[in-house]
Amino acid sequence: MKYNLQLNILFSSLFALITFIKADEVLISEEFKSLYIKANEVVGWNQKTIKLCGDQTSFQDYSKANMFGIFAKETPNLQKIYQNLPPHWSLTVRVDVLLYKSVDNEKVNVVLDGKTYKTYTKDKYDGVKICIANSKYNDELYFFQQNITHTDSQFKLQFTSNFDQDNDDEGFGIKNLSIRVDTCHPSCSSCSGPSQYQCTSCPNKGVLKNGSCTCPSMTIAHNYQCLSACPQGFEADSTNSFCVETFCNPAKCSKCDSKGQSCSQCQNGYYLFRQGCIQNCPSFAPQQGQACQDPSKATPYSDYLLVGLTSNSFGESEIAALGLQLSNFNQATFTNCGNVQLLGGPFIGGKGSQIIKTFKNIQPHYQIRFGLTYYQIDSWDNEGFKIFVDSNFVEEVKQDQAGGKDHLCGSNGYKDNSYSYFKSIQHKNPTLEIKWSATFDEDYFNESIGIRDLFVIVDYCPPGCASCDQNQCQSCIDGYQKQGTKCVNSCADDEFSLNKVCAKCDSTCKTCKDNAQFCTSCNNGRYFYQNKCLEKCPDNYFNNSLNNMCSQCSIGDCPLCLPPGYTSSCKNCSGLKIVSNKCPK
Ligand SMILES: *[C@@H]1O[C@H](CO)[C@@H](O)[C@H](O)[C@H]1NC(C)=O
Ligand SMILES: *[C@@H]1O[C@H](CO)[C@@H](O)[C@H](O)[C@H]1NC(C)=O
Ligand SMILES: *[C@@H]1O[C@H](CO)[C@@H](O)[C@H](O)[C@H]1NC(C)=O
Ligand SMILES: *[C@@H]1O[C@H](CO)[C@@H](O)[C@H](O)[C@H]1NC(C)=O
Ligand SMILES: *[C@@H]1O[C@H](CO)[C@@H](O)[C@H](O)[C@H]1NC(C)=O
Ligand SMILES: *[C@@H]1O[C@H](CO)[C@@H](O)[C@H](O)[C@H]1NC(C)=O
Ligand SMILES: [Ca+2]
Ligand SMILES: [Ca+2]
Repeated sequence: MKYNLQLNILFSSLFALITFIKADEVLISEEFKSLYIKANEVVGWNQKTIKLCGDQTSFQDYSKANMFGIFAKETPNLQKIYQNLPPHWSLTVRVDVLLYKSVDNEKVNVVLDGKTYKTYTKDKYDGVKICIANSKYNDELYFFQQNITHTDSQFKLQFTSNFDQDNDDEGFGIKNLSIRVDTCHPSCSSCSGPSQYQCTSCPNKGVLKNGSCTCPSMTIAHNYQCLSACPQGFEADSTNSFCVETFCNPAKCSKCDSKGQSCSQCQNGYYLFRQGCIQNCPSFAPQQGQACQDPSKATPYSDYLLVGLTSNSFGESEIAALGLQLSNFNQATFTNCGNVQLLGGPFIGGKGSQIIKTFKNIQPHYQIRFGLTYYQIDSWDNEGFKIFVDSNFVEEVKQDQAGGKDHLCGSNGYKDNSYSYFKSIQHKNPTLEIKWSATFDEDYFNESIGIRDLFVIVDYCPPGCASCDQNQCQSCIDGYQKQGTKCVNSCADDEFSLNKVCAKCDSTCKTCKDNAQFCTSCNNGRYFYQNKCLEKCPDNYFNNSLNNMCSQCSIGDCPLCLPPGYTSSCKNCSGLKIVSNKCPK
């Protein structure tokens, strides 16, 4: 059993930005994904049957390929117990179930921990030829997906059935089985949800109070234990109660910035993306050297509103955490295509499928850039999907069968391909709705679509702007004034602010207030007097070039004086005779 414990750096760094629950979705097990399942892949099951489905048909997974099964009369109960699950609160099972040949209303129940969640049945002529091209009977393929509330460290998966013939005639088989759990916060040892406030029990000697666990003093929670210190690469959170991974984890980062706020160079095998190091660059941020080329860096005030579906193990919880509203997907919402994980995917995303994502309260911005990778699966004939933004049609994305390159998945009859889609649009509304709507006219088994590597980037206005376009601010938020193309905290020295716009003071002023002529200080060569900047000061004042002010002559009867304005510098003693530059006493 493998725990694919991945601390998803995309999520953790986005966490502050967007208000969704962090998806700590852990892949517990993936089984029976290969075309030819080998005996040693069957581990922990009470049965070992592997059977060739049949001959050449148009179903790539089943044509001349085998499956786990066929289980019939001899196997009324197929089961496996998964053990040692990490602390979790929810569990999802996803599996493809094939009802084989002459099933005539017998039933296959999918039973999770003793409770039946789905019953599959068909009559012998129902379905299509999935296994044997020239059989009298048909097969039917179902896609089981179910999340359940689950906290136990073990989980029993069962398939019960009531066939009355043996497995040459009828029965069921399974492929593409995966099990995921949503893990508890690492400070809990059991929980009712993902946060640190939803613990229901605590690790060794920790104390539970109001849903939170506190480790004994001098210890700190990490990975469901109380440790004496955080391991290398982790540090205490702000409440000093659990360890969080830093961007400078030396297992991933080889050169860290001085404050530990971001990594500047990653270890071999890791690539710099945003502040941290990841193992695979998402397709929209292609790898170059040891970094991913981050499209959000194209402008100084850009950021991601959404990044997701970039791993090869995401499931229902990540889709839910991204807040995607899905409609018209066939039975399940995710699968894979040639070992690439997809939302939708072969036989699952297709005719009528729709994805809607809405954002609220987006700060002032002028542009949205979004994209995804989409898989053209099977017989697309000039169709694909339409994009709507805020209910307005943006464009239709089409591909044709002729564009198929390889047999990736789905039907053998048609080649498939994958493409990157990218769009940028001018956008200013604080709310945003993006809708992807499939345009196929045939059903899921004829043509289907899957997507991954989904992102939405917002190009924000510079700080202080309330609205802007690519080149300039158009209006400012409260407390800011517009200065040319920008919004500033305060206007420049030689400007005054009127209706939140900075304007130049009269050229004689050094500074002014409320209007251009109302000076508050003067340039050299001009002297401040009653909010004007004069070339020559009035009587009883002298032009003081120390502070560019008209300063009062220090004696009242001296209408003209020289700097510094003392009695000794008087030039006119109200008609009296000046004696050696002084007024007579
Ligand atoms: C219990 O925890 C919740 C958060 O989960 C908090 O809102 C509440 O104030 C806490 N109550 C007490 C008594 O600490
Ligand atoms: C499980 O699925 C239901 C809908 O079927 C959904 O409301 C719920 O949020 C899901 N739980 C998780 C953990 O994804
Ligand atoms: C089953 O898994 C294989 C291998 O990843 C993939 O190519 C195929 O599309 C999957 N089948 C379905 C129905 O999802
Ligand atoms: C789906 O494909 C099959 C085989 O190519 C074809 O016979 C059938 O008409 C198609 N279904 C639709 C709805 O076009
Ligand atoms: C300032 O005052 C002095 C003395 O009266 C005078 O010589 C000078 O020209 C004045 N300067 C200006 C710019 O008015
Ligand atoms: C001196 O002051 C008197 C009256 O205050 C004025 O009439 C006279 O013209 C002044 N003389 C000079 C040189 O400014
Ligand atoms: Ca195909
Ligand atoms: Ca079509």
